[in-house]
Amino acid sequence: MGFFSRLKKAWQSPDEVARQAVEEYRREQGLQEAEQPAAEPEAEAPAAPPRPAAEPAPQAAEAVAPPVSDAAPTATEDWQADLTLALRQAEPRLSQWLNTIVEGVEEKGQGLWDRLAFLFKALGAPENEAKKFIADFAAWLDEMGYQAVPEFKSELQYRLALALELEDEEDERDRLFLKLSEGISKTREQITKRIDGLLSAHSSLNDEFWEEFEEILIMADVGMEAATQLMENLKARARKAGTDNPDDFKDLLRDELEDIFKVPPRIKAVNPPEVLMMVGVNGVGKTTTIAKLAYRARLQGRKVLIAAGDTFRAAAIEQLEVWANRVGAGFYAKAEGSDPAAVAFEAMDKAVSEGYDLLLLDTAGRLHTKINLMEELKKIERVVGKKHEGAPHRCVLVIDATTGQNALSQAKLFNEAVGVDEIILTKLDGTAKGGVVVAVTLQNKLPITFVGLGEKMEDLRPFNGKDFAKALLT
Ligand SMILES: Nc1nc2c(ncn2[C@@H]2O[C@H](COP(=O)(O)OP(=O)(O)OP(=O)(O)O)[C@@H](O)[C@H]2O)c(=O)[nH]1
Ligand SMILES: [Mg+2]
Repeated sequence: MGFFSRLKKAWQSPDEVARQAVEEYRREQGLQEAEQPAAEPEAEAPAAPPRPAAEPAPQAAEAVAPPVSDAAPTATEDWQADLTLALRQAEPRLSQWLNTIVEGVEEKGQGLWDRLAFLFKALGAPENEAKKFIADFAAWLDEMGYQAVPEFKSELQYRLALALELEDEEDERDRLFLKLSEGISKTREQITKRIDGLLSAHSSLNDEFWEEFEEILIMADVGMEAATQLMENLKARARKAGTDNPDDFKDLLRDELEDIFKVPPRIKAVNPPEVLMMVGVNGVGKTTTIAKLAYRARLQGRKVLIAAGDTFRAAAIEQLEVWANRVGAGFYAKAEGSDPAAVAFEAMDKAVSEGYDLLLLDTAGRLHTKINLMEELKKIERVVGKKHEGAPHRCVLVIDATTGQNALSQAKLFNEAVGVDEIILTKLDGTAKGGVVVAVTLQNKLPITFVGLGEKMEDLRPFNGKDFAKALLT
């Protein structure tokens, strides 16, 4: 049972069962035994939940009572009492609770901040953290020029999920799965519709079937080599399972895709600050992806520095500075045309001396000078490594999924030159040829860590092969 479900139990029925549910959760999370029941029978209020793992919260078991008095309720008490009741009746899901919180609220402002503060209080979050969350969010809305709730609700849920460590909760997973499904809908249309047609036209997995399947793979940009390998693996799988029934085909394919994507991440020991260098040809989405990663890291409470290693255009430096300000990250740049390695070196210095947790290095997809881009990137690697042991810890190649088979040669080129640790595949939302993700993984045996599903901050999603396979074939 997830955090919210347990919380809900305690919230809804402040009795022995609820108390036990909370205790059970606390034990599992390694938290101290509560000193008093999580919810007192007479308390009409929501019981404060245990905090998510890793945050011992001695106050967790205190009941958080909205002000209830014998006197006639004031307007303030009215909304708090109404909200408590509505939250009790809502499903134990972050999305439902957020709906309840924003119900009747049309735009940002004190009314919304009060309601959010109330939710945090009920969740047992420390007051200073709650205040900071709200202040950061309000500042971000100002920066973005958002006013009306529908403009920022999804963003708010994303922030809440990260701040409360609920990203793995069933509810968040469902929502993100939906986003992934929507994001790859064009590819799914292309692949799944055709596979369905193929399956209904054949009564066994015969040669003709495989030939037509290969065509589908090529159309979806899986590529010749990867398609051949995929088919061989699938045939072996079918043999092993003793089936040539088309009804079993999708399960075989799903399992095979899951296996393909099971590339272990490259874990390197990291001595802070962690340094991530972003590489890729121009226009693939390096700069926006840096902003998105910085945003995630900020929401996770990390201190982030962004360095403008792309000195090719003044506009690129400005673009990055705007992003850094928006997401609340530090920023380091030099003038247009400066030596990118010098920018990286000085930013590294700043990151170490000012105690940053994460340094994100943007790089150019092309250069002013005749110097080879790969040589320039190697130089950046060398200088940051000299300044800070083990840096860059992650060399991330950004690939634009809409570029199709070109992606393969880019991956090969960059990997040979600078040693890529992971791949981020952007713009999956804009292509019917997302099959390239299979080819890239098969060819390079590199993990895909994130995929870009749109231009908004929350559209950068951690890549999960299992979910991807499921979203593709459902
Ligand atoms: N639809 C969609 N657009 C994206 C995604 N990622 C980036 N973009 C867009 O792609 C365009 C190029 O992004 P940049 O981040 O500037 O690319 P870059 O690699 O830094 O480009 P250079 O600095 O010119 O080398 C921008 O308009 C982004 O908004 C994505 O996942 N989906
Ligand atoms: Mg850029």
